[in-house]
Amino acid sequence: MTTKLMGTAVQRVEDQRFLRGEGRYVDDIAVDGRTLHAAVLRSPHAHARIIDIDVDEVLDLDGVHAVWTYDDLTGPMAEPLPLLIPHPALTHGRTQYALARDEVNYVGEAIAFVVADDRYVAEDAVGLIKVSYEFLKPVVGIDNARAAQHLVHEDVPGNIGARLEQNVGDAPTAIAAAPHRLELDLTVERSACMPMEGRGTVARWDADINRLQVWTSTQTSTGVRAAVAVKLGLDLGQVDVITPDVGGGFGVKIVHPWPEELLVPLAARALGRTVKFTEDRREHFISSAHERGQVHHVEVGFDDDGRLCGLDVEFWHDHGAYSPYGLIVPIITSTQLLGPYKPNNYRVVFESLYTNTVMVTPYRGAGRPQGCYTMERTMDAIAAYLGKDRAEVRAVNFIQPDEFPFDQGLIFQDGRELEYDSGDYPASLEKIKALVGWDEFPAYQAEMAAVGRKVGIGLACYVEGTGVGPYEGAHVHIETSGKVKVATGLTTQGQGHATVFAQLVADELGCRFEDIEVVTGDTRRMPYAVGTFASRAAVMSGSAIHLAAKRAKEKVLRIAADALEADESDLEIIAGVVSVKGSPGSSIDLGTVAVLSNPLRYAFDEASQAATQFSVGDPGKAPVPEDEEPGLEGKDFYSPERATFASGMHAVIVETDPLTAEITILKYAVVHDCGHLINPMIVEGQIHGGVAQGIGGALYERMAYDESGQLLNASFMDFLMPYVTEVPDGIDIDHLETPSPLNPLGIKGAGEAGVIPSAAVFASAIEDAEGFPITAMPISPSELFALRQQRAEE
Ligand code: MCN
Repeated sequence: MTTKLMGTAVQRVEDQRFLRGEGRYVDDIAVDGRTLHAAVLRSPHAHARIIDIDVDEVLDLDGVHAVWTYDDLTGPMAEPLPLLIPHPALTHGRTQYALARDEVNYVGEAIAFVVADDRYVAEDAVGLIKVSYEFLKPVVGIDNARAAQHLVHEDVPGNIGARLEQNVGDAPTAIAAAPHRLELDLTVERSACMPMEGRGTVARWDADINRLQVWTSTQTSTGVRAAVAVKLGLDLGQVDVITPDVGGGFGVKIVHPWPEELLVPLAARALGRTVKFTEDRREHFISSAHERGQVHHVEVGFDDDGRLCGLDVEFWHDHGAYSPYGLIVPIITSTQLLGPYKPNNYRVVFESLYTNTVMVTPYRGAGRPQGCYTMERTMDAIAAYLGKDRAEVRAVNFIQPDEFPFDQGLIFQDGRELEYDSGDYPASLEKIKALVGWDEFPAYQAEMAAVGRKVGIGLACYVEGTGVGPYEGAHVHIETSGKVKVATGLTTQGQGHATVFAQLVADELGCRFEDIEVVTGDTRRMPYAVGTFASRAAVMSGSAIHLAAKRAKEKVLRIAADALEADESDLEIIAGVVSVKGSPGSSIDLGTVAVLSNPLRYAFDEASQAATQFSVGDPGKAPVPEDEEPGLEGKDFYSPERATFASGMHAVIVETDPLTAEITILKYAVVHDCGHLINPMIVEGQIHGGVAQGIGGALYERMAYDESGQLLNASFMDFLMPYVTEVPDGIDIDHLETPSPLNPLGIKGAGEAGVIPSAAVFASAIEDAEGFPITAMPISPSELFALRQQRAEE
């Protein structure tokens, strides 16, 4: 009897190492004692033309080895960085150069790259570079971008990078004919991922074998590898990218390549020395990436029950200065905004606008938090208008369990129709209502009001397309020691992949969990991979690992059947031992099977059934069984038809202080459906982390740009993140498991779920406590206080 590990809360194998401080991050990499250090000169201006750069004094400084500006770049390095996700609607896509050519478009844009003996000298050298600028008017914020009095890029009229419209049915006509109509204006401000570890890269050029090794803190090691190879004119086979431990990514490290990820290898090759760059926190604020900033206008028509007749959403997306990720964020907003509801008629149109601020790339949730906020605010507005229960209004609009697969009629980034694969939204609603005490809340609210306390309850529902393709692969290799080495090419930033992937291999192969070692993000071990984003690791690498383990198992059984002179179908593998069912004496361990599969092998002693002494195999005898390749391994790839749709509902009870407007969380509840769970403890950890991040986005975090494009809160002194004191002690979580029919394990993704409905659910609860509409997030106590005063004056 074996116990399946899938669905079990196995303790994370990686945590001992992290808790003991034995994590190994890029900045810990010391390839040799002669490492050089890099620093970057960044633009202090949001918008300016570069007239001249004078680096003369830099080269005189003791300890400086080299300095690069745009004029020193040649070949592909002198071309703009790649536009990673093009889209036909992105008529004016723009990406930056590794080093600014003749114009800077945001504070923080890289202008010069200095390499010196240590970071102190490199920073001093940066301070000696003299740049003369001609100042241009900066465009900051969506309103200014739309007004287009000034342009970010001279050749982009109206600052509009793209305009995209989609129609399902005829929303304007349906809204005009609907019994009731409402309009809403809804804003979400900019925020950012803020991983504990910033960006960092180390590179070493090995002249003896013409090979480059790059260690980088990324979510996409194969993407960095391809970019480095192309930009430096190398073959892919000459570049290894190794991703050691990563201290969080949350989207910002999907970008490949960052300028520094190219400049460090360039310098390493040019100088023949190991070169390292580790950004500091201010650099992370002003030169990595942000997200969220969007303004939405909604028109909705509905019937007496609150059923949607038509929904018309127009929104403006602040893209920052460049668009390397194309339209992926606004496309996700526009296509997944509908969540679990049938809109019947839907029109959505967005404009993606350039501003002189840090560029936007996907941040955990990637456009969905804004979409969910827009849809859920609309649901609450309908309920308030009709005087109906907010949960009831949602329920009448749900896609029903027997309607899957459900096609919303929308086209996604890849040009294909977006189809929800499975779900049970009515069941989720019942669960969340029970978990948060929805039906009992009005009595509690009245009780509190009687003693002068304001409490409110909020609800928000969402779906998330997870596990997107195109593919992911895995390699499972059984060593002659019996240990099992598993490699998959996507990277890990803290999601517990070493644990969950080992669970899947142990289940499929029948080996011991403790004997499995998982490697991620190392192109030497798995050169073909896409990356970790879009909550795809469980679905994509999980499925590939399951398939690869299956292949390895098939080979184990073939070789073991030969050795044991038994039929494959009579064999079973338990705890790393293959035996004939019902005859445990007739068995062979996995290590010995590996020996048998290795032409350069240990001699196999038939009597003791053990590997004894090393030999090169018997002369005249085939080294491995006929029709078998040497080695005991399985490799496979998984490529899904389309994304699988996870879903969930969050509810929160808040109290707002009648005097100070301080917002306190009294209860937070989550119902989540990510199909079959591999490890419920890890999924709940992901939800806890996501909720904490969502609380930040809803109540604290924003990017405070002034009108000249300076980010005023570019430090943790000024940028508010929730601490443990702001996150509720307990988050009540309940799961629903509607399996996905799209992959062999019935899994859906879970990594972003916690963050998606946060702004929506807090707006809903604060509105319920206060009794007036909340239309801009995040909301601080001072803003809530101001809103109260405004209402009192009206
Ligand atoms: N899981 C599971 N059962 C399921 C689904 C998932 O046990 N049915 C487990 C997975 O095996 C994995 C974890 O839950 O260990 C998250 O799985 P998945 O949804 O596949 O997400 P990814 O592993 O692809 O991680 C990416 C996702 C995203 S998009 C962001 S952003 C994010 C996130 O995960 N960034 C993170 N969680 C993060 N967690 C940490 N600590 N750091 C980040 O940077």
